[in-house]
Amino acid sequence: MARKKIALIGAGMIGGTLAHLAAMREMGDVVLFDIAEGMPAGKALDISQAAPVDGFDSTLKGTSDYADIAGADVIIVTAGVPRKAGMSRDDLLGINLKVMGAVGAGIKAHAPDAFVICITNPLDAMVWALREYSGLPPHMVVGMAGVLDSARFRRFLADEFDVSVEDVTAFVLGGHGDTMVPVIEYSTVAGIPVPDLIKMGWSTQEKIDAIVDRTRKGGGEIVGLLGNGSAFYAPATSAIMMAESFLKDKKRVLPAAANLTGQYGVDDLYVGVPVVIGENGVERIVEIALNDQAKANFQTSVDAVKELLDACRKIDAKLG
Ligand code: A3D
Repeated sequence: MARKKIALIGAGMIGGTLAHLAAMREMGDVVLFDIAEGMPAGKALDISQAAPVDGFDSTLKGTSDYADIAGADVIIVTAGVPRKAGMSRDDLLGINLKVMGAVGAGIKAHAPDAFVICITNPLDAMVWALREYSGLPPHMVVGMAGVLDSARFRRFLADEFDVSVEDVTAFVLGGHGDTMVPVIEYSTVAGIPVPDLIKMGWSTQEKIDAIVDRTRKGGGEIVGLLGNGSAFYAPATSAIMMAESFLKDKKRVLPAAANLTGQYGVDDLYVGVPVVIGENGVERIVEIALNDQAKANFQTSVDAVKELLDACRKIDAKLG
C-alpha cells in the first residue's frame, strides 16, 4: 500500500510543527514547501534525523518547487505574512491574498484532488480566497480555527471544573477570533451541559463568561506572552486532527470554517460550524437550532466575515 502524502505550504512555526507531528504519527510522507530558500530543506533534514530515535519511517522533503506537492492527499496551508506594526488590515489582506493566489495556482496545477486545510489569517477570508484560486470543490477546502478555539475553551473549562480535558466537550460557532461564538448549552462535562453544572454549583455564570471572553482572546494572550510570533503548537495539533479524520475516514464531528450553502441562513460564505470530516472531505454540515442569544452572536460573527470578504473582493478586483 502506497504511503499517503502530506504537503505543507508554509514551513514556518506552524509548518515545521505540522511536519514533526505528521511524521511522528506516521500519517504519510511529508513535503515542506516554502519560498524561503533552504529553510524547508533544513527543517525536513532536521526532523528526518529524529526518525531513527523515534522510530518513524515517514520521509521528509523540503522544497520551493510546487511540482513536489504532486499527488498530495492532504495539504495544510500556513503560508503568509503576519501583521506588522504600521500595516493596515487591508495591507495585510492584499499581501496574503496574493500569497493565496500563488498557493491556489500551485494546488490547482499539481494536487487538485487533495483535501486542503487553510490556517493562514485572517482565516475566514483566506480559506474563501484559497477555494476561489484553487478551483477545488468547496467540500475539499476547509479552514482550521474552530478545533483550536474549542480546544482553548475545553482547556479553560477543564481547569475551572478540575476534571480531565478528555471529558469536556465544547461547541463553538462563527468566525475565528473576537466574534467566535461558544455555545455553552452544548458544551458539557461527560454529557452534562455547562448551564446545569452552574446550577450544580460547579461554577458561576460570571466565571463562565470570563472563560468565554478569555477563549475569544486566546490568540492575543499568547502573542502577548511570546513577544514575537503567534501560537503554533495547538494550531498545528488541531489541523493534524482534521487531516487524520480525512485520511482515516474517521468522520469526526469537528468545528471548521466550511462553505455554507443556506445552512444557518448563510449562503456562499466560509464560517465556522460543526462539520463531519471523512474520506470525502466535508461530508456533512451539522445545523442545530440556536437560542436567541447564540443566533444574535452568530449573526454578528457572520457580518464580520462578510465585511472582511467585501474588503477582499475589492482588493482582488484591484489586483486583477
Ligand atoms: P510563520 O512562522 O511566519 O510562517 C509563515 C511562512 O509562510 C514563512 O515561513 C514564510 O516564508 C512563508 N511564506 C510566505 N509567503 C509564502 C508563499 N507565497 N508561498 C509559500 N510560503 C510562503 O507563521 P506561523 O507558522 O506562525 O503562522 C502561519 C499563519 O497561521 C499566519 O497567518 C498566522 O496568523 C496563522 N494562524 C492561524 C491560527 C488560526 O487559528 C486560524 C492560529 C495561529 C496562527
